[in-house]
This record gives sequence, structure tokens and C-alpha cells, in this order.
Amino acid sequence: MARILITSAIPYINGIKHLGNLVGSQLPADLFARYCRARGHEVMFICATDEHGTPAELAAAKAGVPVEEFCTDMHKVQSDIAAGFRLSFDHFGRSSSQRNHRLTQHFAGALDRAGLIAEVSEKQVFSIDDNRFLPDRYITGTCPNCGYTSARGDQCENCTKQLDPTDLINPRSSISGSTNLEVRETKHLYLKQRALRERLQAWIDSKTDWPILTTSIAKKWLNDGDGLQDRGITRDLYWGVPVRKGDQPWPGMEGKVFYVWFDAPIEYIACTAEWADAHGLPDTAWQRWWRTDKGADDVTYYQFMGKDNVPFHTLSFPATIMGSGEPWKLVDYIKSFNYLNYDGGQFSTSQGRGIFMDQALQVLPPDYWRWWLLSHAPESSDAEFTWENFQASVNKDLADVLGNLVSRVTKFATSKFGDTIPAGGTPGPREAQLITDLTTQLRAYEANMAAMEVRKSAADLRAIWVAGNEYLQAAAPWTVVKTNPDQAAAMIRLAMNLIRLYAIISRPFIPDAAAAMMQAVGSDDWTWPESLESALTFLPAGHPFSVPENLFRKITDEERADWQARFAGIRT
Ligand code: B3M
Ligand code: ZN
Repeated sequence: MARILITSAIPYINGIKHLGNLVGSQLPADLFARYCRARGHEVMFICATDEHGTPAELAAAKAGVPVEEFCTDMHKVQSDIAAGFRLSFDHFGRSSSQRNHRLTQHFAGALDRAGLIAEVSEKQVFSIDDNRFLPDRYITGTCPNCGYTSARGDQCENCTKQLDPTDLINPRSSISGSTNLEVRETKHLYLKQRALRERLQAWIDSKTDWPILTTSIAKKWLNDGDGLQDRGITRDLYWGVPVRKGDQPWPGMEGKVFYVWFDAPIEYIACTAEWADAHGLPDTAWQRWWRTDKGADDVTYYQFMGKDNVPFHTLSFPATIMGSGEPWKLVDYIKSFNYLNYDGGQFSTSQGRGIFMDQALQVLPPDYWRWWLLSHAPESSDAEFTWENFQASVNKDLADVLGNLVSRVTKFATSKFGDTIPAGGTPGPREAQLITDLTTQLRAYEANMAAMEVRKSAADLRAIWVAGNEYLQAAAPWTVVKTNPDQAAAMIRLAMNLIRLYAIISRPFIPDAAAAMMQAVGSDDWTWPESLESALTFLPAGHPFSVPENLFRKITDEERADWQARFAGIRT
């Protein structure tokens, strides 16, 4: 049994995420967490809302509520939606927690003691019309790297380059649109990332098993002439973690807060402390996940995120951890994702284009979405959601293949043999062949799940469902029963066990359907099948079962057309 720490990139608080965001971090992280638990490992799965910085302030201003209140409300909204998708976080925390305040201030103090903080008097964009400094997203302009015209002051969405507001060409205020801007002098703290360049380089170079997508982005910014700049970690904002040196004030930095990307990844750690607090556990309970001097040296740590978040997780956050000089756990593996596009264009939060997490759940239960999204995860390249493809996958994989098998077997068994698994007959060569085939397929599935190969795992699982269907098709107990009821009984006994097997191995993808399957076969034993021979004889003759409600319904052409029209436009 291993100890596995899993974090998903923490979603911004400013709005409900779309399905592209979901499949880029939280959902595959959940798949992996569920799989690791199913294999008996000790798992800590952490996510939170990312509450600081300009996105939150801007969204709260737009909603006309104080930012604290906005964040409290939106945290609840996001937490409920996460539960709706069955995301099995051990804790869904808040980056505005006191735990994160203290830990962020602690890291800043440790970095300062290590000589890695510089106080820099710098020029910043000040909006005369708005009467304030314009950090990060308060300013929009053209990216100096790729020419994208809607780049934000902190990062270009198009080419992922980290920016400073003064880098932008043709800048304008995101609050008023004003171009009446001037550059003023203000003092800020900088993290001397350049001093850590060689350590970061050696660390990245040692990660030969990481996805190319992760290492290529890291190396691009590490080796690019100006890739690893010293980074401003404070802002002239109201909302955030107040700048302090540990528990001491930081002279000259009064009224300033830490930059959101400085405190957000620290929340992974703080959130685990929030988890301990919520369960009335002592500090040692969370420290054994994060402090290598307190038991975390046998933890394997996995991070999940979209590609735009990779620079912060391969360079900035490791710089914080390494630079602190303290024994904090560094990430062992970063699984990153490309983008999911929507029906011939992009999902867009700002334009409300695409389907958002709350809307998805209003239309269909979570398993339908989980299955489509995971089986089409944007791993090796960007992927595209189309309603046609969604309808086809759901109707074929879930309704025709898996759902149909379960309903056919249970209905037939009830009608011919009553409400318990029938006795009689013995398995023959066809059954032996099925066990051999399933064993090979299951071992492939396990290997892909362990490697976080999401699409391949989905394909393996689908193949396992198909193999069961093909067996039943060929064995045809509904025909055999007329001439040889004992042989039909043996087939049905196997098929009932197959349903339980499917419940166990499908659970990381489709937890609700898995629960319904398990309930139908009257069991609650989720032990992972080591030997298929024993897994498929687990439920004995005489064991009660029931016919479940249809596991999955088909999506009609009318529904598809209706949803396509409904989610094409602007979200209000
Ligand atoms: N909140 C970006 C996002 O929601 C950012 C991730 C932070 S991870 C520490 O995509
Ligand atoms: Zn760019």
C-alpha cells in the first residue's frame, strides 16, 4: 500500500467552470484518486477555490457585493457542483483561509531569510480615470510575444507566456477601458527565481517520465532568453494575503498583498491543514503528507492541470518550495492537459460560450459527462466537444453496451430463474476463453490507469464491456435455456459476476452507475479483482439480485438539437 497525494489545479472563484476546465484538471484527478483508493492505497485528494487576485475583485465588483461575501457564496456554489460531478476530494478548501494566510506569510519569510527576496522600486501602470494601479487582469493589451490582442497583464492566454502589465502593447484598463494610463513608482517584493535556475533545470531534467506536454512547456520558459525572470510576488490590491514576513510586519509593504499566483499553490498545503482542522486532527496529520522530515518522504505526489498552468507548477511553485530551504514535498509527477474546444470554436468563460458545469448537470446526470469527457480527454492534442459525438458515445458505450448488458441479464434471469442467482451447470471452454481475454484486458486497463493514460484507460474499459456483450451474444443463454437450463444457469451465474466486476472496475469513471450495478447484484464488496477466475465466481448460486432501473437512457435527436441550440449562444 502506497501513500498518494493528489492535487487538482484550484479553480478561480470568479465564475462557474466550463467542461473544458473540468476535464483539464479536477475530473482526471478524481479518476486517478478513485482508482488509487480502489487499489487499496492511502490517498489524500485536495482541491480548493482560488480566491485572491484581480479575477475575484473584478467579478465581485460586477456582482455588486463585497469580495469576501462573493467568495463565500461562490465557494459554496462550486463545492456543490463538484459534489454533483462526484468529485471525491478529501477536502475542498479556500485559498483565503487563515491557514493559507499564515503559510504564505511563512514561505515569504523563509525565502527572505534565504536571501531570495528583493525589494524593488518599480514602475507600474496607474489608471488616472480609475484612480488606482492596474495589476494583472486589471489591464488588457497586445502580447509582446505572440501578438494576441486580448492578453492579460499577468499571462497571455494564447501562448502561455507569463507577463508583467508593463509588457503589454496598447494597454487599456479592464475596469473602465480607459487608455488614460501612466506609469508610476511603487515598491514590490520580487522572488529571485534566476538564482534557482540551475536547481530547477536539474530537477526538470531528472523528470524523464513526465508527459512531453509538461516538460516541453517547462523547458521552453526555462531556456528561453528571458524565461525565468525574477518575479514580482506582491500587488497593490485590497483583497489577498497581507504581506508579512512570517508573523512579523514587513516594513514598507503596508497595505499590499501577495500576488495570487504566489499564494494559490501554497493552498495545496494549507488545504491539507484545513482538512486536518475540519476533522479535529493535529498538525502531524497533514504534515505527514507534506513535510519530508515528518513522514512525507514515502508519499508520491501527483498534480493535475491544464497546460496554461504548467509554468507556475514547474517553475514558480518549485522555486518557492526549493528556495524556502525547508523540507517540503516537491511534486513527483505533473499530468497536464491540452484544451477542449466546443462545437467548432472555443469554450469561453468571458463570452459564455459552451456548456458550463452547472448547466451540464441540469441536462443529464454526472456519469454521462464523466464518461464522455474522460474518454475524450485532451491528452496528446486539443480535443473537441460536439453534441453529435456526445450523443453517439453515450448511446453506444453507455446505453447499448454497458446498460443493455445489465438490463438484459437481470431481466432474463428474473424471468427464468426467480430472484436469486441460479444453481446448476458448469463453465465450459467459452467461459474459460472469456476469463483469459478479460484477464489480459484488465491488466492493460490497470497499467494505463496507473500511468494516468486517461483515454487509453477508457478504451480498455470499453473493450472489457464489449467482451462481456460478445460473450453473451455468442453464449445466448436465452436460447440455450430452452434445451439446457443448467448450462444457461451457469452462464447467468457468470454474467451476474460480470456485472459486479464491471461495477468495481468502472467505478472511477462512472461512480453512480457502478453503485447501481453493485446494488443490483446485492453486494457491497468492492475488492479489486486480482484473479478473474475468483472474481467471476464470487457471487454463489442462491445469492439474491434485483433488476435495476435503466442505467443509462439514450439521447434522442430532438434533445441533441435542442441542447445544441440552447448552449450555442451567450450565457446570461
Ligand atoms: N486558478 C487557474 C485556473 O483556474 C488557477 C489555477 C491555480 S493552481 C494553484 O485555471
Ligand atoms: Zn502571447
